[in-house]
Amino acid sequence: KWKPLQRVGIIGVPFEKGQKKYGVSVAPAAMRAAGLIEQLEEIGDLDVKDYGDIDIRSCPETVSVDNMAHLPLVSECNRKLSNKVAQVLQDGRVAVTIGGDHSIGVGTVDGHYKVNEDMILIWVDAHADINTNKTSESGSVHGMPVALLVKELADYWPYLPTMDWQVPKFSIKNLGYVGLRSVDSYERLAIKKYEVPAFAMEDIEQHGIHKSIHHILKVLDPGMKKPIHVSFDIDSLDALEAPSTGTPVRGGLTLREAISLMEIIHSTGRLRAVDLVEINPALGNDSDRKRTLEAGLCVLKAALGFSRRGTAPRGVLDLPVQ
Ligand code: 6HN
Ligand code: MN
Ligand code: MN
Repeated sequence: KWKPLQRVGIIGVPFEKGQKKYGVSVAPAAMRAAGLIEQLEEIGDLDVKDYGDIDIRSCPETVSVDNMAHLPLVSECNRKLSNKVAQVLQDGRVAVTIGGDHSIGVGTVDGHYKVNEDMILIWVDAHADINTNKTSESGSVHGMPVALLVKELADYWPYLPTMDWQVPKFSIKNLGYVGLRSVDSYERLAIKKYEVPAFAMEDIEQHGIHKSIHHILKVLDPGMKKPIHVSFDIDSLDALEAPSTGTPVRGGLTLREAISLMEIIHSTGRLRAVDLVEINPALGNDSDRKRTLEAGLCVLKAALGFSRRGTAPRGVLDLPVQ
């Protein structure tokens, strides 16, 4: 029995104004140069279309919001990205978005929600990214996307000029976390208040990655029928596995755990969108950069059906004879 062909759409987002370091905007080009499209095609059964990069033109920053750097730029990028993600999904493809910093999660999830209102969101990250401009210690929007997206936190924001296009409708009840180990105090409060299923590293240590992700999927979607969005921050991986990232934290996921996680999500057949963010090829040396890009490729390949067991040729029952 042949698997149906899976259709995939790649979107690059060379955006880095959601944080302070140079280089995370180079990741889409670096991932393509590392063989992203070819390696996905090699999985087999995949029809990969590259939709190119979101046009990141610097618009004049006419407004400024307290403790929220470059909001007009973040907003403009995400508005375009949201439309592009919706288009890719409407084309019947899994939306694979390569960031960029994690502020672009606003656009990917907003775009996905427009097409699949019943979507669930798995945020794989060392950080919870659920600060508001009141609770953030950095003022960087890449620490705020989840708080911008969920309707339950809408009243904790001031009016945000330029963000009128984004009305938070996604419910925090459809969110789960994996990989947490650097959570700010008010972020922790929000996770507790709304009882978000959040598997921090000690929980993964205790239960293993399989039980952890199965538990989250069961809590968010007991009927096992909802579309899944995975927003994968490369800093969820241990800093030894993915050193080229802006806010690395020691003691993270092994690459094997991340691959297992993605294999399990793939096996549901319900993955509709995956983001890969925060790879910064400008940080570290050549070997750091190579290791980080390779880790990103392994994670995406697992999400899209690559099997470590190997895959026999389609429709062939025996080895070739001489
Ligand atoms: N990321 N919680 C910190 C902050 O600045 O709000 C770190 C955020 C990191 C964001 O890695 O996507
Ligand atoms: Mn993040
Ligand atoms: Mn992070």
